[in-house]
Formats: sequence, C-alpha cells, structure tokens
Amino acid sequence: MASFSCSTWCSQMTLICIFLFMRLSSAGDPFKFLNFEVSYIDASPLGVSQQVIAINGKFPGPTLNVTTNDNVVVNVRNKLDEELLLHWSGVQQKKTSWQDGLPGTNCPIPPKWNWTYQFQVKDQIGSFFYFPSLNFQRASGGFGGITINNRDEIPIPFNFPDGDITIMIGDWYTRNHTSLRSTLLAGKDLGKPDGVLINGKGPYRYNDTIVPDGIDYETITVHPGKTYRIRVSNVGISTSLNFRIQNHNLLLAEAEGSYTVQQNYTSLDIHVGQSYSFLVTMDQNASSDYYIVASARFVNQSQWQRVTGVGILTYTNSKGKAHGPLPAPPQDEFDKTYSMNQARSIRWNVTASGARPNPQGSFRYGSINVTEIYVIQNKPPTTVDGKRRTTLNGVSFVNPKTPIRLADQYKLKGVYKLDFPTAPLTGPPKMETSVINGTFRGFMEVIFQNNDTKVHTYHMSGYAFFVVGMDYGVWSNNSRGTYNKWDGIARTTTQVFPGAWTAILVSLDNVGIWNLRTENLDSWYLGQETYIKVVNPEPTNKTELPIPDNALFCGQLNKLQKPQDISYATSIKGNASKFSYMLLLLVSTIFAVFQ
Ligand SMILES: [Cu+2]
Repeated sequence: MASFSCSTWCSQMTLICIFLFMRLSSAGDPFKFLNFEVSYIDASPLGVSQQVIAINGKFPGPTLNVTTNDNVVVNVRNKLDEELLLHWSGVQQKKTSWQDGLPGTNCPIPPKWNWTYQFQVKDQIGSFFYFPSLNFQRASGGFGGITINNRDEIPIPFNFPDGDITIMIGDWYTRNHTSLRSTLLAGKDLGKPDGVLINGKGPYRYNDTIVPDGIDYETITVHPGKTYRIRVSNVGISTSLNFRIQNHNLLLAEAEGSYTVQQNYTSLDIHVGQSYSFLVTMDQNASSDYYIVASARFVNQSQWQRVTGVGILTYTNSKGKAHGPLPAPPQDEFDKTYSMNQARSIRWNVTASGARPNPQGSFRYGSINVTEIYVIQNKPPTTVDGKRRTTLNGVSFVNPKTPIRLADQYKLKGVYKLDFPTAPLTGPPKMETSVINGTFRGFMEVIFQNNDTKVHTYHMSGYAFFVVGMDYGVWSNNSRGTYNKWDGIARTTTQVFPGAWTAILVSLDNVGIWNLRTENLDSWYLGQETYIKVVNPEPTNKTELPIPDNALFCGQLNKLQKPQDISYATSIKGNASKFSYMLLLLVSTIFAVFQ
C-alpha cells in the first residue's frame, strides 16, 4: 500500500481541483483517466545506444484505448529537458481546438511541469496515433497508438476479431532529435535513415550481412485459425513504407476512422502519418514463423536494404524460425501508377453503421456546393531569408510566440495574418505567419500539388476529409471530372505523389484553429504548414467550449501564467493513482448530478 505523504495528497487535491474547474463537455458519457509521464530512456533499437522518448517508461508509449464519445483526461508530466506538447493526431477535437497540442493552439508544457488534456472522442471510431509535436521530438519517439472502439450497441462491419494488435512502423536514425534538428538548421538534408523500427524494435536477423547480431526484434504471437485486427501506423520521419506479412492476406477494413470496402492486399503502402486496420486470418500451416516487413518505398532497394523493418509473426504451434529471403516488395520500379492505383482502390464503406463523417447531415459529400477552393503547392526546400526552408504556395510558415487560438481569445493584434494565398504566389518565397480564413459551415476544396521529388503526406487537424481524386500532372478545373463523388475515403492524412496532385473536400463544421501540415517531419520543421481559422460569428458555447481553466500562457500572454508548484514532481502510481481516480470519479459524479 502506498503511503499518503503530504505531497501525494496535495497533488491529488490539485488534480481534483483542476478537474472540478474543467467544463464537463458531456456529463453523460464515460470518463477515461490516464497519466502520461514523458521522459528519456536509453535504448538501442538498431544496436547503437541512444536516448529515446518514453511514455510511462515505454517506447513506443501505451495505446490510448477508448470508445466513441468517451471523455479522455490525460495528465501529462513533462520529464524531458525541453518543452512538450502531445498531438492526438486524428482525434477531431470537436469544439476543443484548445486541446490539439500544437504550437498554434497551445503554449508548450515547460520541463518538469504537468498539464492535463481533456477532450471527447465525439462521434469517432478508428485507428490513429499520438506524438510529441514540438522540436522534432517525434524522431526520438514519444508516440503511441490511439484506438477508438465502436460503442457496444453499434455493430462493426465484420466479425468481432479474436484479437487486436497495434503496430507502429517508421524510419529511424541512430542520432536523436536534437542532432537531427541541428542538421536541418545548418541547412543540410537528413540523409538516408539508419533503419526502420517495428514497435520500437530493430530488424530480425534475416540476413547475417545486413543485420548485425544482438538486435531485439518485435515478435507477435497468434493462435492458428484466428482472425486479428492489426492496426498499423507509419509514425516515422519521412519514408513511405510498404507493409506486408509473409504468406498472409491483408484484408483492409479501416483507414483513419472510416471503415473501408473490404479488399485483400498482399502489401500496402503506408505513408508517413497514415494508419490502417487489416483483418488477418492465421490460415497458414505454422511450418515456420513468418516475417512482418516494413520496407522503404520508391528508393533504390540495393542502397536502402538496411532501411527495412522486420518483425516475426509466430503461431502458438510454430515448428521453427522464419528463414530465407523476405517477401518481395512490389516490383514497380518503372510503373509509377501502381501505388497510386492502390491508393485509389481504397474506398469508403458507405453502408457501415457507427460514427462517421456526416457533412451537413447528408452523408453525400458529392452533392454539396464548394464554398472555397485552395490550390496548395509544395516545392523542394529553398532559401528564404538566407535559411533553408520549405514552403506552401511560396509561404514558409513561422510559428508565432503566442498561439493563434490564444491571440484570438485575448484579441491580440499582429500575431498572424489571415492572408494565406488561394494559389501559389509568383514572387520570391517569404517567411510569414499566414493563416487560411475558413468559413464556418463552408465546404472547402483543397488541391495539394506536389512539386517535390518525393511523396508528401498532408494532415488536417479538426476534421476528416474526403479524398476525392489524385493523378499525375498539374491539376486543372477539368480534373474535377475525375473526382470520386460517391465513396471517396474520409480520413485525416493523405498522400500526394511527386509530380502529382490530390484533391480533398472538407466540411468546416468544427470551430477552432486547425493545423494543415505535411507529416514529413523534416519538411514540416522547415515551414511546410499553415492553420485554418474557423470562427462561428455568433458567440456561443455550443460550437466551441470556453478556454480551459488550466490553459498555459506564453509569448505576449506570458504575464497571465501562474507558476506551477513542481516540488511534487514525483509520479502518481499504483494504488495512489487508483485511489485518486476513485475520488475523481466520485467527485465528478456528484458534480454532474448537481450541475
Ligand atoms: Cu491532427
């Protein structure tokens, strides 16, 4: 039994107070309480010792496992020596852009401080991941899965799986994020990654010359004949990965919060920031284990051999180790349409029940009139004001010292400009805090035009958008004739192939300040992002919750910040935390009843 020293008691009382003063967004829906302690640990995923970012001592962090409409309360303790924000990528933060965990919405959590996120996963299902959004930290870890389950009474469009497995894949460097950051700030390219990790672990030694001895690899144990839901996210820096499991079919079932038309793939390209669910039936004879592979895509395979993640799928009745060569990646070196056709083949299951996007209450995005159009073009890095920077439409985004959402709240002038260009600027590129002026309840069409030489993925916070078209060449008005107006997938992160465009439609029904960025971490870090501002002209708490009482202040609002007592910076664990949760639950119930 933990002893209740004053410091523990005080911290519990503080938690309770914070909690009491939080607005209960929806008192009827269940609450899930979590503690996330973010710290460095030593790990050697590729055989080289390095500092990685762990959550509660784990790398990757624990999966946030919640259910549609849950109220999620995550008390984050920053034990790094740097500022921290966690972004719950894919969580739409309906009415709560205050909780989005990005520099445009939140002041960073200083070292040793804690900050409690509270948000509701309203009307959402699916597979996503969270990650630290500041200062290139994702390159050192700090990520973990997000699983939003259907509520019990809502059927899923397939038999309930016998198991649920989360797999994080991503390219990896043996240098940590501070070193990678310096490389970028020095105007250099990061170069080829040192490997690909699967759930924070290096490759199985499938080949003695390529993989050194003594590397810890991921093993996933399964029962023969059973069907598992395998959720895979690419949490890496900038490498598109091809995912495959030797001798096993991947039946695609979900993409970032939307059930898909179920189709079989032998492998699927998963670009940075994307998540999918596959149904995998363990229908092989277990004569040996099987390889799980995530290999770099669109690169010279002989030079990038080491940039391959290899894990092991082992049946409980397995008769031996996996051996021989890895299952081959797609042989499409001279066929640039293969991957794009695969992307186009991913369709929305328009008849599945459960939470799903419902633009303007119609479910028929194809018949809604577009109110604003943005053609957004990226180019390879270029020099802006003497620095190597990336741009969107010729603007390299500069994050303001005061978050945009807070600047609006306190009516500060001059923090940003609402002048993001609707098409690429023709003049020289510039550094600006230039934001998109979105229309509340408008229907926006965005065409991403990728003029770089590698795949870029784009993510939008606050929404799921419909991916309605993609093709090589330059987008024109005529391209609309090729749009899928019926079952384009609604998701949060889409790929844009080099020399190609991708078109999305999004219903701006969520008030707030929403990040629109490339997920390629190096390009994002150098300015390839903006925000969309969506304001309800009518002042009401119904479309956006008030500023949370625990909001942190920084920049021009620095003076509003009260100091935080960090003397009780010890973690709350074990029985003590259970006790405090019970108390919190009790207090919140009473509070809800008497509200
Ligand atoms: Cu996001």
